[in-house]
Amino acid sequence: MMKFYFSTSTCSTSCHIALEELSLEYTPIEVSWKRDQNVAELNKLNPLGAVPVLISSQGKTLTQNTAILEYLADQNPTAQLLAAHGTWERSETMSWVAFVASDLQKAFTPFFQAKDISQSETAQKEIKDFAAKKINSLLEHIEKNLAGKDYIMGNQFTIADAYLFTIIGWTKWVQISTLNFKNITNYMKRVYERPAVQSVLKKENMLDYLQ
Ligand SMILES: N[C@@H](CCC(=O)N[C@@H](CS)C(=O)NCC(=O)O)C(=O)O
Repeated sequence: MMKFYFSTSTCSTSCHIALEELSLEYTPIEVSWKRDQNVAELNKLNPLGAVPVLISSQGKTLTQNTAILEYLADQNPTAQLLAAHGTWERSETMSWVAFVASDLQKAFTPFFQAKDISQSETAQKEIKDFAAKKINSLLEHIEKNLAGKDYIMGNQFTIADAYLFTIIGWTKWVQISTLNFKNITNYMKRVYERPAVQSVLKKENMLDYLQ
């Protein structure tokens, strides 16, 4: 059986959602830095010390949200979380996955690390203002692309939604309101209400995820 290393309220929630949406069997292993829970084990598996980490049924180790999401989707193609190899639809879905990983998620880094970058409160505020501006421009891009759609690829929920939902949720923690974005607000509610998503949010104690 697969093993899944995750930490609550982090980007690993995206893979957790995919696992539940796909009805795959797995052993969840929670990592907590605060409680020093499974941290040494995680560091052995991933020298970068980051979640998510997936151990395949054959005992192989996979890191990085993008790779894990794709691998998981291919374990149960009938769930249609990712289209078949060689299709344009698959590449478009992966384009959104890449957008979330390398544009959206990374845009939050200055927010979370402002105190490590500078001790000056003025500088910290400038760093956060810069990050907020970038995040807002990315939210505008998402808002436009959700127009007339249930999910980012249209009617079908995909791995891109598992990841997009997870990272948009972080806006609440950095006091960036998404409520003026009508399409995003409706989208977040729609994804939140999916039974698999509810199950993960309960397990990760994150039922207050929506703005
Ligand atoms: N590029 C990595 C990013 C992973 C990452 O940043 N994980 C964070 C949680 S969102 C983490 O484990 N941080 C703990 C640390 O780096 O000490 C991926 O997509 O998996």
